[in-house]
Amino acid sequence: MTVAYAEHGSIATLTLDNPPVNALSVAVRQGLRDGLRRALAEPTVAAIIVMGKGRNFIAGADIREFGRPPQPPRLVEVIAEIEASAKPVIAAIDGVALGGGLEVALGCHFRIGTPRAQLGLPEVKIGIIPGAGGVERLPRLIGIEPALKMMVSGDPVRAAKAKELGILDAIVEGDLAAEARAFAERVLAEKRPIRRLGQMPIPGADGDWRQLIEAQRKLASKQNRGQISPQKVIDCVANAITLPFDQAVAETIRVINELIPSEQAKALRYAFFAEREAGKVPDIEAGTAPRPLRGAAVIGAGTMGAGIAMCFADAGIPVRILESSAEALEKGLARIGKLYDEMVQKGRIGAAEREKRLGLIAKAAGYEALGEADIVIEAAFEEMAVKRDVFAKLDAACKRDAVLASNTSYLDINEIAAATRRPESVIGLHFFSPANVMKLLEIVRGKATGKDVVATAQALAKMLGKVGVVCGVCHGFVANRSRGAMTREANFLVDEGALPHEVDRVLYEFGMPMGPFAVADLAGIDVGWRVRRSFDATRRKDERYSPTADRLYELGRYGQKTGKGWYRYEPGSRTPLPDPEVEAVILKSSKDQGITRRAIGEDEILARCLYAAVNEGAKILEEGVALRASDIDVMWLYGFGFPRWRGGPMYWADTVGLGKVYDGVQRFHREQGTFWTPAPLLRRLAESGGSFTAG
Ligand code: 3H9
Repeated sequence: MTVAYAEHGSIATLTLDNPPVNALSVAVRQGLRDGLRRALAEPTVAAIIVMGKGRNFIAGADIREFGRPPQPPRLVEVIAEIEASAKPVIAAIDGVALGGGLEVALGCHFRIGTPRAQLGLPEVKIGIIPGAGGVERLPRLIGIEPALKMMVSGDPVRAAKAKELGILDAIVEGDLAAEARAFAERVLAEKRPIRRLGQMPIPGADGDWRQLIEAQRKLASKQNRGQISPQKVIDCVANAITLPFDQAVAETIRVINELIPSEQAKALRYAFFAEREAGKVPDIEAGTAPRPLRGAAVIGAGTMGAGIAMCFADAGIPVRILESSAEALEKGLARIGKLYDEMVQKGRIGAAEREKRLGLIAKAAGYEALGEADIVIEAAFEEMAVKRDVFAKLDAACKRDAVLASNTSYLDINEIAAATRRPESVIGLHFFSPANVMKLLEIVRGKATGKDVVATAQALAKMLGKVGVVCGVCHGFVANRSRGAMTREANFLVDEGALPHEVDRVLYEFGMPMGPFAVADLAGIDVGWRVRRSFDATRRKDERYSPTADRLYELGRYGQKTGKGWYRYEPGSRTPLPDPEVEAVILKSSKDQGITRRAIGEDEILARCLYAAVNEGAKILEEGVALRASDIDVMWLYGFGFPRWRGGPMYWADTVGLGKVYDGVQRFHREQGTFWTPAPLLRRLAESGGSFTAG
């Protein structure tokens, strides 16, 4: 029974029961309609409550049904029947009412929610638009501007905000079913008029709403560059304002039917499920108990250490920072203070919240002060000897069940773990810069890492609001190793004839937030230089190496922080400007390498950069370092801002066609040599007509 029917006196309650999140599958739609009809036909029933079993009202349409032929009854029709009901219908919301879930609630005549209710129309995030009357009803209920904002951003609002906006009529505490019945009794006793949103005018429809529409269009084209659905929802809101309700709904349905099978919506649905899949590690059972996470410590107060400490403070977890010198520690704390000040200035947090968060960050006087930490994250200098020294000290100082983590971006976790007598407690937790902003947490599992420690890392990711993806050990792990292939090619392209801004533009237009050279300037050319030096001893003598970035380093061009890197920057500006000085360095470098520069087309730039990442991704996959191709994609989405509407590099390669990608890789292999050795997995899939991500 997906929708249970019960009567208490004159009140019927329809309880949706479709675990895990009460998605509106065909059976639920049928059950809802049947329950409604039964309640309407029952003479003793005077009011009807719709609610969800478990911790959620309804998470929306069943996304898994989108690829299949639609089955009746359509949601829009069920909602029309609810709205038309002569008996008052009350939505009683706990947990989420998202997408079709909120649309059901908007079809009801009254809405109440618990304090933990969250309401939203997130359809744009999966490449579609609300298709069951939400586009038309929400502006009628709360006005054009807030409705537009909710639909264009797709972000849900919490109960208090929903009440303030007028989406919820009341917030109730205690037993929701009982509260809903009491609310229904009041509606009946007070003979409150039934409010059918579909029949109401839109407030402000005769005003100057076109400006609002244009402002949202601009914002969406900036925030979701290249993505179609936010623009489509804006079109449909404009229709909702100018057309009669039924006509506007029909037009919205036409648009959603076009969007559902679109490439972007497919990629966004893929990304949604890929993210959920990433949380599952085959040999770690769902019930594996994580270790406690009440207090943390961070070693190192540099950019990463400070950012990681902020992650804990932001999540309400007390954290201590240990640095080798008092000066470095003060510098780190000053950086944190400045970042919180900026957040206050931008209105992201209030002054009291800043104080609270700063209050959670404390100095640690020495390793002895870390004895009580449940988790320690080392973000010290990227050198094995330094790491091993830190871990040996942590081993001596920390309590027995503490998790000892390293934020290393490429060093061997097994070797680090071997510096302790408890390798089972050691794990890699690789944050991405800026650590308090980027959502990826690459969880690197060493060969001895305990299952409970992996589970703890996954729990930590959730607590910090990050997306945790588990992988194995290899140089650079999954994210940086696959991205490293892209930056390698970007550098070679510049040596061969392209200019940094040309390469960056191609990747920016593809949808990346920044090209690799702008990123290098942000991260610091000196940082890249140090990483390259760490490879010097192991780099093969016959391996092609681009020395151009080293030349910039020698000139003191460290990137944004010195106002000069691959680009130049006006004082106080972060806008990269092409610099003739850099061009001269590049031309000389090409000459010194004996390369005759040539014109390089956009197609080659894109293929060289992305096929390189895909080929490396295939190798990583085959080595078992990544569990699945979709994990690599999730890492690129959350670590590097790969355009979500393209799914991720591995999914994107599937859409290009692996035959074509493999041909390209073979061609580059012939032209460029060993770096392009085709991944055997790529070859096999290309030859068998397979794909990385299907199935
Ligand atoms: C829509 O409504 C269109 C309408 O306008 C009507 C058009 C006609 N469908 O995220 P979790 C699964 S579009 C199918 O891990 P959480 C999910 O895959 C829809 N499955 O839990 C996972 O499965 P598994 C608009 C869904 O507590 C499990 O539920 N709505 C759906 O962290 C648990 O999910 C949305 O876009 C679904 N709609 O977060 C909401 N939702 O265990 C999408 C979840 O096998 N959903 N599943 O891996 C969410 O945002 C989050 O899942 C939610 C729960 C906040 C609900």
